[in-house]
Amino acid sequence: MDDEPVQAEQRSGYHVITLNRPNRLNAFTETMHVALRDALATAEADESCRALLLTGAGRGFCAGQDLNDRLSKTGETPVLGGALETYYNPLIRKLRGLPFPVVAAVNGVAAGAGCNIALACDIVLAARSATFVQSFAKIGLVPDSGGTWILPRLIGPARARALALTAEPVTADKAESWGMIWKSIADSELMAEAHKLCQHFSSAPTLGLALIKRALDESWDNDLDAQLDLEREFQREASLTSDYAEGVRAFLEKRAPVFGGRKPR
Ligand code: T3D
Repeated sequence: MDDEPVQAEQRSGYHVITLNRPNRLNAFTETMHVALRDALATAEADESCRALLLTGAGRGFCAGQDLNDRLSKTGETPVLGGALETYYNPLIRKLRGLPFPVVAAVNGVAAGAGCNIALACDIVLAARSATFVQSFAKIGLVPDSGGTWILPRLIGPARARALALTAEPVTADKAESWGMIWKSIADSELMAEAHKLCQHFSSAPTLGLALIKRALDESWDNDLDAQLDLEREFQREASLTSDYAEGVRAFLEKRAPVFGGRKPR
């Protein structure tokens, strides 16, 4: 089952990473974490990569930590913290910090850390049959992988608190109506839509999009004054890219722009 816990594929202009332990709903082992980390590093190092599609094999997106690794033969459970420090926290930081859009195609249940990994992506598309579960409370744990930070920011404190405390599943349609994800899509159309979005990003002004990601993330810690200063700086940086010059020229010449993406001027 674990020959290839993560599958990575290079498409024209973007990479596709598929979590691949379908018999365990793609729950994380250390081997899978390492494979995912390597696949993300490969995508980041590839200058032609201008978007990332993250999805799961089989009927689930990801069921979080593989709990088989959390019970010893003598029936004991470990003291936790190490795996967050070594794997989950760096993973969330990496997903948020990648210099191109990350699209999650949530093909089925996303539970525990699997739910929060999906929500850490820039754009979340979900199959209509998918559900999102903060399952931590069911086993006496606390939402991790950024869940306590991102969930209240996406859906507000009342809903975040209730979901975290009850571990009630949220359907894709409800997740969309609450603003937790971008879109709920017919199951049969999910992957086509996700690829279409990544194809769109593969010819977008990538350096500008990376600045947009950073500006939105940094806004959480800023007051309006500080954010206005940040926008001035980021706009200055964006204006130095050849994509900005191309965008203006193409508009005035009434033609489609041809953006170079990650190439600096
Ligand atoms: O270091 C640390 O440990 C801290 C980090 C923690 C991060 C976390 O993610 S903690 C939370 C861990 N995840 C969970 O608690 C979720 C456990 N899974 C479930 O609650 C349910 O499986 C789902 C709600 C996700 C889906 O339910 P359902 O009915 O659709 O499927 P199922 O029958 O429960 O699961 C299918 C198979 O996957 C089943 O195996 P089997 O019986 O067919 O051999 C099940 O045991 C396996 N599976 C699902 N989730 C996990 C898992 N096996 C190991 N670990 C899992 N997390």
